[in-house]
Amino acid sequence: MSELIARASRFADRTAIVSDDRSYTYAELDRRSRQVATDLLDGRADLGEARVAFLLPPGFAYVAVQWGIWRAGGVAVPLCEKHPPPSLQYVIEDTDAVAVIYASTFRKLLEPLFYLPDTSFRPLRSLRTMEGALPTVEAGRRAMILYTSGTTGRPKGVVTTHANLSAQIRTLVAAWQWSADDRILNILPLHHVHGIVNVLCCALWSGACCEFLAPFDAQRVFARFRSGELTVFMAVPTIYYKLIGYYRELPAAEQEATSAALRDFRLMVSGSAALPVSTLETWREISGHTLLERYGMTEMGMAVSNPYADERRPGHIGQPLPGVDLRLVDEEGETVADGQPGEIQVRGDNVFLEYWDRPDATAAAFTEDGWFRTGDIAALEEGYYRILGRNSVDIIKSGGYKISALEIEEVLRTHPAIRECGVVGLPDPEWGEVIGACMIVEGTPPDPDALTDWLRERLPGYKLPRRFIFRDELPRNVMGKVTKQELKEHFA
Ligand code: MCA
Ligand code: AMP
Repeated sequence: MSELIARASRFADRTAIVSDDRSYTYAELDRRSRQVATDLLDGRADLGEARVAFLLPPGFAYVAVQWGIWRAGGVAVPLCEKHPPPSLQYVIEDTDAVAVIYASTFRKLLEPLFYLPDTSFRPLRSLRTMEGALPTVEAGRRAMILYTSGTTGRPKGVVTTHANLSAQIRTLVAAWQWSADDRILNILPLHHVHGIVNVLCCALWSGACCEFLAPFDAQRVFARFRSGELTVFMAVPTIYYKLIGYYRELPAAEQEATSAALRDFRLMVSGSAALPVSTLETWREISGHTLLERYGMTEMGMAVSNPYADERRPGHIGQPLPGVDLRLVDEEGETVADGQPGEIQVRGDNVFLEYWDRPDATAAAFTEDGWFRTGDIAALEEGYYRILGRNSVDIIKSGGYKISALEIEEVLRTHPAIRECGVVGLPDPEWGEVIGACMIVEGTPPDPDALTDWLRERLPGYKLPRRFIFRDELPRNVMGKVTKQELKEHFA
């Protein structure tokens, strides 16, 4: 991201980040990230794409370390504090991370992994403050690995290059008219594209200010809304749903003050999952804003967006962003006619390089002529694309997180009492989908609370099933495959 970092010098004295109750300028970010890079290099000329993982709360240190890794020629691997040790270990080992930089608040969480032989665990405070020469990092080199769930069980590492990230940022900055006068509140997790690229990187590319607030807390978000200082907000539909619920509980005078403050925003965006039209309409009543809905994926950043200045059509994702080639194809790979459903396939500088260490999965993700297969089904209706569904029933979207039913099934099958299971996503107005698990067990079914506690040690909270049912058998087709659509009906 040398392009992003080089731009920082233009904005030297402007505020880049607000976190930990203070402001940090672009000059401070530049200096601290140079120090981090120098420390990581430790006398070497270039990290040569070594993977460096980090577990830091959203804020100045997170960004300084991310930039420091990039400036030293390393690959940034952000970890998530909501992950239990086995999930963190999976990412650290899968990427062969040479180091994990962590904040002291996460020491306890990581301690069970300190024995890992090939990784050095470094507290943030151990990073030194000297500055030295830094390498030139070409745009085509690997920059970041983010983990995403797919249809193959364990999550895969999505590798993006510096050039991919620049392309993803550049198109959004132009399409959504970012400027140095913007100030955005970042409440999203920083191990996914939405929080990292759309919010953080776009703000810093533009010389704007990115203010962090974590964990998500509707009351604190509304207090910041009412400050009159923010101009842009982005979130997943679940967050808008939660904010609406909170707003409805406010006394009338506070509602009025909040609505007045919201009207002064320049832009409010929703994405990562389908925005229910009812949420869009209610938020419009509250804020005066028609949420700008856009569509993206870890593998490609944002691909389609409703217009900034023109009609934002409820229930639709808009048109391809500049620089993004998009086509809809049927199962034979033929382009479909307008109005017909087809898989979204995408090409462009925004599209990722590879799945880390999985050449077969990478090859399978692209057509022979180089289009990335998203697995999402859409139709073009009067000039606007509309998402109709996904071609795999095993991908679940809950709270904006992408979750693999197969990954949860694999974990459930390791439970001593569970013989077989099937996991599905069930429609839910708040979460988009909630996870349901149907199990065949030996003897007495385990207590759902005890089962949840058992799962919590093995999976992040957002991947936990919220509904459990027990059956003597699972519905199957003639091939013996569990029929998930039928299974969903068992939860009715
Ligand atoms: C948490 N809870 C849930 C779920 N998650 N219940 C059902 N389904 C879930 N998925 C319950 C917990 O059990 C708990 O209940 C209560 O909600 C609070 O849990 P907590 O973890 O504290 O939740 P939260 O902090 O309120 O988080 C909700 C959230 C979060 C803020 C919506 O899920 C979030 O940040 N989502 C954003 C994910 C994101 O950024 N995705 C972008 C991926 P109890 O107290 O009873 O136990 S990138 C992407 O998708 C592409 C690129 C794109 O297009 O953007
Ligand atoms: P992730 O792998 O977490 O990056 O999630 C990407 C997936 O989120 C896409 O493949 C879509 O299925 C879904 N998604 C993102 N934005 C939208 C949207 N506006 N409407 C419907 N689905 C979306």
